Amino acid sequence: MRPKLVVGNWKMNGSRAANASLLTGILEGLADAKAACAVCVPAPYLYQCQDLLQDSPVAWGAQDVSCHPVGAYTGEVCMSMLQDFGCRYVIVGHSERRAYHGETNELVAKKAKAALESGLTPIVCVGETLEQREAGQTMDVVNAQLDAVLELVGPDAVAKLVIAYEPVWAIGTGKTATPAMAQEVHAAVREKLRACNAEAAQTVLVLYGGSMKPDNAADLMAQPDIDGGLIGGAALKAADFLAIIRAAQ
Ligand code: 3PY
Repeated sequence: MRPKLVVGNWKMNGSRAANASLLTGILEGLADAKAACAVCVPAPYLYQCQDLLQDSPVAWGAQDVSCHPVGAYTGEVCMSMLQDFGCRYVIVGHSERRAYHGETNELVAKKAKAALESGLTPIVCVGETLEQREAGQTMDVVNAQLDAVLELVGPDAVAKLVIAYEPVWAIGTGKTATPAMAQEVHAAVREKLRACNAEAAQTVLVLYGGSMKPDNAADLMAQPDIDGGLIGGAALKAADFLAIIRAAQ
């Protein structure tokens, strides 16, 4: 039995005041929670997470990172900076980065590898667009996204990955994959991981993302291959985020 993990992806939301109230609300309501949880916040607020969350059960991380270690890359944030602020996780390859910033499978793989080399856990996002799903290409797309990462990091690193299946058509649209649709892809993702490292595939967490909310979280996370969630909008309200964490029993 794998432990459950619920991660908030705040995207480009927050302010010092709003974050303080959200994080305090989460900490106050966590007492009876069984699932592990984390928040991935905009880079300027990592210091605030370190300040408010250290010594708490809530881990934190970033939403993106450069694959380069240091240097002339204006606007970028590198791994050692995330380490400086105590990050445990970094999301790589979110569909919004792939769509709006042209991130390729190869670049996402480099970021995942750089994260692993720095001791951070990459949360590798994969998922198909509506057009791709309707064309029957879901697993071709997801497998190509996974292949790029697995080939670069190698079988020994599989156990250190977290994968998030996020169908692009369910992100920010309010549409969610049904538990059965999500489970089908999650099982195929685990099969793919198994082909790379059979033992690690048993323990790797595969999260579902894409409009997971308090009212659908329990059904999604009851599926055998869904090990938690990567939560968008519902992670911005303490009550909703806590309800999802509680649904992950
Ligand atoms: C969403 O739920 O909208 C997400 O993109 C989570 O990463």
